[in-house]
Amino acid sequence: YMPLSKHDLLCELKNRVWFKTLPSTEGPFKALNYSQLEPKDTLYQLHHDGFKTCAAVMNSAAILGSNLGEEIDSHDAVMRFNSAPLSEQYKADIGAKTTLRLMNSQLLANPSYNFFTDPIYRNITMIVWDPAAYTGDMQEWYENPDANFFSSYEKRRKMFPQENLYITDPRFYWELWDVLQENTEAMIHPNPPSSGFQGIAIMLSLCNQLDVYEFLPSERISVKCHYYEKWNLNPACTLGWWHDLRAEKYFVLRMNLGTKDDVTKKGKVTLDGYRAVDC
Ligand code: NCC
Repeated sequence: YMPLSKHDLLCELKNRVWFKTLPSTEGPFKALNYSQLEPKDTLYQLHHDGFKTCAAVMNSAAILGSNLGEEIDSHDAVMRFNSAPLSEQYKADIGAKTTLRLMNSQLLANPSYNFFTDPIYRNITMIVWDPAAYTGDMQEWYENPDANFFSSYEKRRKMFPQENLYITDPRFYWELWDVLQENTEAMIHPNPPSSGFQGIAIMLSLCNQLDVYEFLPSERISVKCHYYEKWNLNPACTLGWWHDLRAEKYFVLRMNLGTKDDVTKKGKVTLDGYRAVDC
């Protein structure tokens, strides 16, 4: 086992891991005429010029008290995750800008997230993913997704046909998982990577440079799970359980171009995007 250099790790990702939306010409999606339903531009057509500077902001409670809001908003594009709220009370720490939001399928399947009414889910690019089997049969997945989100997706697409809402092709995150496993000495859980790690890979493919906030925990590390939930205390949120967050975080740290001080003080890691490297 020979660990790859920063450049070679990034090139592994660049050569193998690109976001893919649902294959509308395959399996059930063909029969259901998803090519009519899906946004007319792919993610890469929509953002064809890419972004110079990007930020990905994790949902970690450790971001509270960081005062990073302005720094985060100064990036050309900002990615946020799941139900991460943007109220005035958090603005100083997390900022207010959102360009893309990556969500797991629970956000669409479970009405308690108010996907259809909450303004945090409007006027941005959105991507939703659902855990599918590694050896994925699309028909089987459509009939039996981890969370029942396909009907919400179909409803939403008909309500807002101009909106850019994509479903991830499971092959995207399994390709990412393969690269993570091949570059981790131990065996990792055979579960899809976390939303955070998937989002980092998507932003690397769109941006020249990516700053990731509170994925690598700062000195504000806490047993509190999310910055927006007081009583959710669970160290697994930061260290991982179902998702192998420790493997993901160590992988990202190995690509860090920023300083140690940025990690401890800001929980910040700086990565070159695919556009910045020749492989
Ligand atoms: O918690 P979650 O993740 O929404 O967080 C988004 C990403 O931020 C990183 N994170 C979060 C908290 C923390 N203390 N440290 C972190 O590093 C992780 O990279 C994480 O991916 C998910 O990945 O989709 C997840 O979603 C939640 C939950 O479904 C959503 O928040 C919606 O409520 C999952 N929790 C449960 O299912 C109970 C979580 O396991 C993974």
